[in-house]
Amino acid sequence: MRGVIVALIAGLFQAALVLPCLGGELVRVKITNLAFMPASINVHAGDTVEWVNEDFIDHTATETSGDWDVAIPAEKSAQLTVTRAGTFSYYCRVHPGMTGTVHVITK
Ligand SMILES: [Cu+2]
Repeated sequence: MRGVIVALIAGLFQAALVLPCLGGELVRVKITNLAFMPASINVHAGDTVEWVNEDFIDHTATETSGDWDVAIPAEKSAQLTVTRAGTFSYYCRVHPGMTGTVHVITK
C-alpha cells in the first residue's frame, strides 16, 4: 500500500513537471486549392502548428530562410512545434506561389 502511495505521489510530481511543457495550443492551417488558410497566423512559443492538406497533391511548408521544412503529403496533415519568437515567412517548394506567415510571440 505504501508503495502505491509513493508511486502516486511520484506520478503527480512528474505530471507537474511535464505539464507546463505540454501547455502549447494546436493551431490549424488548412490547405485547400493551393492556398494556406489562413495564410497568416499568430501563435505563442510552444504552440504547435498543424497543416491539414485537403488537396490531392503534396505540399510543403518551407520557412524562407531555412528554419524549418515540413512535408505535407496529399490528404495528410503535418505538425511543427514552434519554440522561437519571430515572424516566419514560408512557402510551398512545389508551388512557390503558395505563401504564409507564422508570427510567434513569447508567452
Ligand atoms: Cu504546394
